[in-house]
Formats: sequence, C-alpha cells, structure tokens
Amino acid sequence: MRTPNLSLLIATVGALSIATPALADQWNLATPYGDASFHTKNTKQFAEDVAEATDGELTINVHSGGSLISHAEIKPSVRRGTVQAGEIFLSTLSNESPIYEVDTLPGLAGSYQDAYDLWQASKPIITELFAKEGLMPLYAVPWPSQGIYTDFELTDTSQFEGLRVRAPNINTQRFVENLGGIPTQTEEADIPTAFSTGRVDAMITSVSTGNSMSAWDYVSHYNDANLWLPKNIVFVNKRAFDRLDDATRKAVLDAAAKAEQRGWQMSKDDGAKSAEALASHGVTISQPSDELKQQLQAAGQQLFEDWQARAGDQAKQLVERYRARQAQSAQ
Ligand code: PCA
Repeated sequence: MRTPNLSLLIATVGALSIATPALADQWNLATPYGDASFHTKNTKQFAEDVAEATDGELTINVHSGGSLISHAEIKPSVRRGTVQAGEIFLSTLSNESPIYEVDTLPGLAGSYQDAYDLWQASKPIITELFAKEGLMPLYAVPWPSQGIYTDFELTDTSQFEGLRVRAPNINTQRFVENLGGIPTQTEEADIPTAFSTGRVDAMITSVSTGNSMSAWDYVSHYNDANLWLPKNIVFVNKRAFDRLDDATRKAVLDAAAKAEQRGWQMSKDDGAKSAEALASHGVTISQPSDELKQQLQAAGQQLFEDWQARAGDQAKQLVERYRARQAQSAQ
C-alpha cells in the first residue's frame, strides 16, 4: 500500500491558503455630525482602533456631516445593508417607541452619573428593539446637557410666546410648544442657515453644538437650563457583524466598549471647553433664576406626564429600573 506523501499534502494546503487569504472587510459608517463634533472624533478613533486591532482585516470608513446619507435615512440604510454601520441622535427615533424618548425627559437624568445609569437601564430594551430590525448597538455617548440660546436675556418663559425655536428632536419640540413657542425641527448642520435666513430666533441644544455651529454669530445668551443629556448611538447591521470571524468581532466589541468609555469623558471635556469658547466669543452664559427654573420644570412635568400616558409597561419598567440604579449609585 502506498503511503500518502504527507509533506507534499501539507505544502499544497499551505500554498492554497496563501493563494486565497481571508478577504479584508470594509464597512461604511454614516453620521450626520461634522468633523468638529467630539462625537465624530470619537467615532473616527473607534474606526482607527478597529483597523489597528484587526491589522487592517476590517476597515471602517466614517462618512461625517451627512455626506453619504441624510440623518433620517441612516437607520433604514443600515437595516437594508446599504451601509454597514451608522450613528444617529437616538431620540429622533421617538416616533417609533416611547423607549427612545427616555433620554429627553426633563427632570429624569440631569447629571452624567444619572445619564449613565439611565443608559444602563435602557440598553437591554434598546438592544432588543434594534435586534428586531436586524441591528446591533455598539455604543452610546451623551451630548452635554441641553440649554437655551436666545438673542436676549431669558428671564421668564413668557418670552417664548411666538418665539421660533430650533429643536433637534420631538420632545424638545413639544417642550417648546408647552412654553408657547413655535418649534422647528432643524438638523445640527443647518443651524447657521436657519438663523441667517431668519427661520429661527432661538435654539435648544448643548454648549458643544453651540460652539461647533458658532452660536455667537446669531445669539447673545445661553441659559444653562440643564434640561436633559440626550445620546447618540452607534450601531451596525447584524448580518455584516455576523459575517466577521470571531477575532474580528471581538476586536469590534472591544473597540466599541473603549469608545463608549472615552466618549462619556470626551462629552464632559468638550462641554467645559465649549462653554469657555462661547464665553470668549461674547456669549453670556447664565443659570436660570429660581422662578425660571420652576416655569421650565412645569413645562417639563407636562412632558413627563404626557410620556407616561403614551408609554407602555416596558417603558415604565425601564424608568423603575433606572430609579433603582440611581438610588444605588447615590449610596
Ligand atoms: N447637539 C445635537 C443633538 C443634541 C446636541 O447637543 C443637535 O443639536 O442637533
């Protein structure tokens, strides 16, 4: 009986595997936010970390500033697989489920610690909702708290009467309405045009967006009303993720965990830096007076009650879980 030539066999298999190396994967990731945003810097760092950890096996091309896909189209495009990954402002999904509104409910989470506890409490449900659409969250990072930009000193909510206020999501629009103002949904990138064409008189957003959109060109005052800390979420098409080999998947998840941790710190740092930049450009930053605070709280309370009426058991349980975590963190 002839014995097979084992060394020849090994050599042949070896040559074959060299001839057909695993194909390096390329993902596109679309985000509406521009390169000046700390979110985009963080996401680009995430992409670099993945490329490095996988030795170029997976390259993620970050398309910033809505250059590839408009904000509203990013999630549907990732679902379809037109692009493999995306970043969006999570609360823009609030018409899909009240769950997506929790990080824009006034009075619920007004500090980074609270916002983090709220994210931990919401993550399982959001992961489940995303999974139903063939999507998987990678990480979420908050914006600094939301405040009010005006071209006058805000002392009283009656000043909202007839004021056209730019708002980035549905709850902020409702909030403006509760105050007697006229809300306009405007993308971050469109803020300068909205002001310069006179479409809006005021806006609600963070110090970070005020800074990257040069708010001092349009408004003179920022009221640090600390309404809520809304988040961006970065997510991927699950099929694209599942196609990766185990080591690459692990590299993506590890880089995502790092990006989340880094992003929360970047948000704090960028908030401090942006407040300084606003002040140095002549924007007056003030804290709400007790009276204004109470008025804003009343408008916020209305929002919260309306949400409770809309929210299902799952959303209510989420808030309960968050409250339990918050109590634990406070100990
Ligand atoms: N900046 C984004 C979302 C929230 C924020 O602080 C915006 O205003 O569109």
